Amino acid sequence: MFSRAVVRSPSANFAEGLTSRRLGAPVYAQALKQHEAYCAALEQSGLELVRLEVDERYPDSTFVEDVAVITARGAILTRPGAPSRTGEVAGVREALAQFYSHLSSIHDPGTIDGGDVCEVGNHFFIGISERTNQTGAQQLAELLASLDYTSSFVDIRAVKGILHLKSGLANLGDDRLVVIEELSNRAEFRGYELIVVSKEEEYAANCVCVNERILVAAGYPELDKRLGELNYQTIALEMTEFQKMDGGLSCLSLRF
Ligand code: CIR
Repeated sequence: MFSRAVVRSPSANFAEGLTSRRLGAPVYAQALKQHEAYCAALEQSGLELVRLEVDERYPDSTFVEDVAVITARGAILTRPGAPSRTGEVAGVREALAQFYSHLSSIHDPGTIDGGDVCEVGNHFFIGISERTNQTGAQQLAELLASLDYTSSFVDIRAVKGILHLKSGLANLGDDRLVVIEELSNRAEFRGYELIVVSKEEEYAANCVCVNERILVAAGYPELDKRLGELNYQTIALEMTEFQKMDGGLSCLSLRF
C-alpha cells in the first residue's frame, strides 16, 4: 500500500522538453488540466501528495518518476540518461530527504531513468535503454541487493516505440503483468500471468496500480475491458498532452 506521492505540475515551457513522438506540441492549459485530474485520482486512491515547485529550468521535470527509485526499504536517486534532465535530481532529493534519512545515488558514468525500473514484489526488472546504461543498471542492482531485493536486466534497446521499460510493462501485483506484444515472449517474464496489450493499444501498457485501483490512460477500451473482467477497479485519465512528450501515467509520480 502507498501513502504518498511526489508530483510536480508541468511548467509553462513543457513543450520544450524531449520527445521522439510526432504528435504535435502539447497544449499547456490542457496538460495542466490533465495533471490536476491525475493528482485527484492519486488522492482518491488514498495518497497524500507532496507537490514540488514548478521548475521552468527543466521542461521535463513533471516526469518525476525518472529521478528516483523508491522501495519499501529505501530510496535511490537516479542519474537521468538525458543530460538536460540531470539537474532535476536536486529538487527531488530535497523532497525525499524529509522522508528518508539515507538516500543512495547512482554515479557517473552510470545512468538510470526511473521509468526503466519495474518493481515486482521483491524483484526489480531494470531496463537497459537509450537512457539507462549497463553501468547504471549494475549500480542499481547492487544497491537493491544491499536492501535485500533481487533484480534482472531487460534489454529494450531493440524494441521500437518505447522510451522506457515501463512504457511497455506494468506490475498489477499477484504475479500479473501488463506487457506489450513485443516484450511478451521474453524469458524474463516467464512464470508471470501476462496481460498482453495489442499493438493498437500499446500506450495503455503504462498503467499504474495504486492501492485498490489501477490508473489507466483513457481511450484504450480493450485493456480497460480486460481489467474490468479481472475485477480491477480502473480510473481512466486523459493523457494526450503527456503522450506527446513521451510520458505515461507512471512517470508523473513517485509513489511510496
Ligand atoms: C523524456 O524524454 O525524458 C520526457 N519527455 C518523458 C519522460 C517519460 N518518463 C517515463 O516514461 N518514465
